[in-house]
Amino acid sequence: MREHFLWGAATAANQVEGGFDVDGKGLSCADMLSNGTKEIPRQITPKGSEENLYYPNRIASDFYHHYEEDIEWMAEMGLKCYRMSIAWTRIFPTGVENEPNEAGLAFYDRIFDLLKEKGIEPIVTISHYEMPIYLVNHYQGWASRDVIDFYLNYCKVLFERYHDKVTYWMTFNEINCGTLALGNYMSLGIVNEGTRYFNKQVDSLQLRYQALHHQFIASAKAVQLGRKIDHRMQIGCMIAMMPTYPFTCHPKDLLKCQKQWQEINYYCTDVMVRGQYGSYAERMWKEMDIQLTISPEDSKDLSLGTVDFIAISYYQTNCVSHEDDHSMIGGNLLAGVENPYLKASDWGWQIDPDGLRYTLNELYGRYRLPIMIVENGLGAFDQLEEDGQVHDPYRIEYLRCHIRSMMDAIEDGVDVIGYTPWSAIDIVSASTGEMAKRYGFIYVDSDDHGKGSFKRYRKDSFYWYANVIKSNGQKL
Ligand code: BGP
Repeated sequence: MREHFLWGAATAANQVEGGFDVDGKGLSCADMLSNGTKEIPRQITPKGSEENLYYPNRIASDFYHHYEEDIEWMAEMGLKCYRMSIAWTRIFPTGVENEPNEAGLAFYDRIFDLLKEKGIEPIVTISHYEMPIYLVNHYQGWASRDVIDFYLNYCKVLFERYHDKVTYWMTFNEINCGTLALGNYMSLGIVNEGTRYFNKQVDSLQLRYQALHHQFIASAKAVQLGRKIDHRMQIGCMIAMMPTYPFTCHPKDLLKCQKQWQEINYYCTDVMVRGQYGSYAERMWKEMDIQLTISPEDSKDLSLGTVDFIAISYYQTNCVSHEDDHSMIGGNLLAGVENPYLKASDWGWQIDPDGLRYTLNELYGRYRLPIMIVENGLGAFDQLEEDGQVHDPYRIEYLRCHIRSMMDAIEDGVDVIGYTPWSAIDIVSASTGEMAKRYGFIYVDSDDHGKGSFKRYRKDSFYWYANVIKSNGQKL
């Protein structure tokens, strides 16, 4: 392992901060999502709150009021870096203001300064599954080209203010979520007619892929802008790696599998790393019967705004088959054919440490850019014991196997520069809105309805991970 390997942990503003209406913050699309469960999907009420619904992201883990203590504990764990995101609505409450909200900027100054004091490098996602709800309601989110300029204005403010404090940036979280119907609201800010359940929206491929194109332009322009403001900044893309295996060695399974890699895993990275759409994109658009508006200016921007590194989330793998009669299993974004060789989490995510080594080799072989694993972890039910302990051997086992696999990939020659497991502390689940689906090293005493003391407790995994970092991965 390299000496300065970035061992860390991750969160996202909308899932951890709470404080949804303080210091001038505006409402974001995440603030308008009700809670749910694995079985009952979250509801979207973009036009306003409803009394009978609970909106968990508004309170989340109340990091907004606990950040000093939380960062203190992160330092105690020995984190070298902390992957976090900035809430767009703290800086631009509706997204269309000309001037930023100073109180929001000051909050992140306090965070960055404290991190620096503790020797923790911030790694910042500019937009992590949230945007001002105003832009959703008045512009159809990223479906509108106008949103590119609003986003760039936001980026400009961030880069100018924090370029001395933040080196690593990511333009969008899991941008390839936009290649899936689920991405409509969460990732692209599009609300279509249909049910109000966020995973059952009527899907317009035309709108969705055009919106994703707008995000590519926004990201490419942000990269160019960032370089102009401070060439030391490293700006990356971030995708949800959803590796797929062919269910059998039937050639048709293999072809289907390759198609899925192209359409879900590589569609975005090809554009953001290579500066142009992949060779298969025209075929995809034809099959979907969509026509994208891509100007010559757009193509130029894409080629000028390629990223410095690739960040991924990695939780699970699935299989594909050309036959339909298989039992399906899935995570928050994508379902696939069940792999008989893998076990799944309580939420049905198939656990596959070897798949990480495979994936890292694939990705690095294709692009030859440094890779950061900015999410990896196990969502599980944890039990807070009466003596304040939380025993989570299942999480330790999950992380241990994945770290081993990452280290094998590094031995294989892959340039992995950082690892920030999901999540530093317990936070609200993105897909279900549950608090009971816990990922953190630090337990937060709050339930699915925001009831609890919000007191923090160190889990067993906290002490274990501290040792991993201290030994630079030697003590697993
Ligand atoms: C990723 C998201 C995160 C996160 C994680 C776990 O897709 O980037 O925001 O929450 O998955 O997913 P969930 O919270 O749905 O269990």
